[in-house]
Amino acid sequence: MIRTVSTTPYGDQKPGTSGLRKKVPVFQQQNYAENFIQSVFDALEGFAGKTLVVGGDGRFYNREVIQKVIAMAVANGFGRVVVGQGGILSTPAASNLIRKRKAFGGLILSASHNPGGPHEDFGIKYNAENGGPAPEKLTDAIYARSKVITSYKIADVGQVDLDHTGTFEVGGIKVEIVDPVADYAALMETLFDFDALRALFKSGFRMRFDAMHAVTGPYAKEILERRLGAAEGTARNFVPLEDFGGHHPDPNLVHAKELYDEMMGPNAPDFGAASDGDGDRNLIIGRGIFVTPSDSLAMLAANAHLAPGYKAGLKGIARSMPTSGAADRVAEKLGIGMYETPTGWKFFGNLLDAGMATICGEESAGTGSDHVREKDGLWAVLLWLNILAVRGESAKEIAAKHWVTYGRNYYSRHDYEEVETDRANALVDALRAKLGSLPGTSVRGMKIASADDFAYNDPVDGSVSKNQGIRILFEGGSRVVFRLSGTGTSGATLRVYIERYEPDPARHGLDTQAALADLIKAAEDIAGIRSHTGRDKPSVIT
Ligand code: G16
Repeated sequence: MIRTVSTTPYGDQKPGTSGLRKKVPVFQQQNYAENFIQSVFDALEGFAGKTLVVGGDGRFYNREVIQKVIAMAVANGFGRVVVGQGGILSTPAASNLIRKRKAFGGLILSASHNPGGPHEDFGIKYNAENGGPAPEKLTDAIYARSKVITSYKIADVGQVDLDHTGTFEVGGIKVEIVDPVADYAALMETLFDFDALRALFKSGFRMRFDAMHAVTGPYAKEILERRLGAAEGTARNFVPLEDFGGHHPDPNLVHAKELYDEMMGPNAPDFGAASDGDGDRNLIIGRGIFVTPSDSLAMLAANAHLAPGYKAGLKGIARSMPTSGAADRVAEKLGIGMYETPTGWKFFGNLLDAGMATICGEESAGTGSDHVREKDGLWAVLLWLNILAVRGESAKEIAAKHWVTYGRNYYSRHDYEEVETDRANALVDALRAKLGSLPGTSVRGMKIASADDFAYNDPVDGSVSKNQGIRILFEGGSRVVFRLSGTGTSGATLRVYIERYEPDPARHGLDTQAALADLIKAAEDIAGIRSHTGRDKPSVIT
């Protein structure tokens, strides 16, 4: 039986950088999830009889919302729902499934790297038929709808068994429960030289992969250990838990510190990596070297042709604006296009669909290619492994040679988390107000060449996205960027991105924070971070 249930709108369902993210108790309010799901369906057209893919990162509340999505998909007229077994699908695996099944779209339940549990974070995002995050036009329409919604449709179908694979009749449509790993692993086999990787592990190559008790555990076990023969125990924390074992499943130097310490210690494995809550981010640490996400993008792009899936070369590279310019130098050398987009994977979709870019990446630990339309943590790890296998060198050697060829972009991000929203906005407003007066002035002996609020003109659809981050560019190529995060769930997070280009190989071995010290002070001088936020140091430095 299909019911139409009356509801009242919530005013706070505006999707952020990647879908709607809120605390679990917010999602548990009456009709909160239903309102948002219905608003998504109402903003779409033409899905009658078509397929919807559903899955999530296994965090607390995942199963409950999957049941709601199935019941509402039945009531709203979808013809088939494809669900990851146990409600599990990594974000890149969901993207792949949408594309492979020619689905109308998919709902991915995740708050990514944010912590999980009854009082932590939850999220819902919609991905379109290309497998990529809903573009801004659609997220705006979803938000507009959520503000005026008066009812939603739901079918009384009872609890669907999510734990057994197979196709079942539910409320007159087909619900198919699929192995979350199989199609994704098959895709990886088409891109990388699995024989070479098996030989690498057979030769004694040791690796550590930290799944952080999040969604990539089953994927890493299957691909690294079962298919590639890496030693048992290569994947650590591989059982997805509803609260990620009480940790932030955020693969950075703070939250993956255990891995970092192991990789820097004596007897370190040859290669270390980690992924996040929903499997789209990656952390790369070679023995004795952390590779920044910006550098990783550049190094992967420079060597991608060594993997079978990319042997024809790259069409172009894209990076988000705050990501360092390291990849730009690779694009220049390869003679291919380089695109600078706002933060948010959704901005890469058009470039990938149009065949203008093959590899994309962001400073926020995301790298991916045109094989799906999301960033992909394990993909980045496998591409690194393929490159290591072919070159027969360590990550540290590859990085050092890369910097000799292209120069080194010293890079760091300083985050000030859970700042009062008004104070964070005041900082940004004050910065905006003085942008016009900054060029030509000097701070700490460094001359400001230009200053602006980044705006993006999409070369494919002509859309314009304004106010995407404040850039202060110094003569010589150094820069400081200020931006407020769009993924937090309490207060505001101020991100300060700091970058300095160093062409001289004799100066490539400096400590990153020391190499950036002047710029860090200049950022404080320009923005008054301490007085605005009341903080005397960042909460996280990556
Ligand atoms: C999301 C987006 C990324 C973005 C990141 C950080 O990642 O998909 O494109 O770079 O957020 O965004 P912000 O700086 O606004 O917090 P994820 O892994 O959280 O889905």
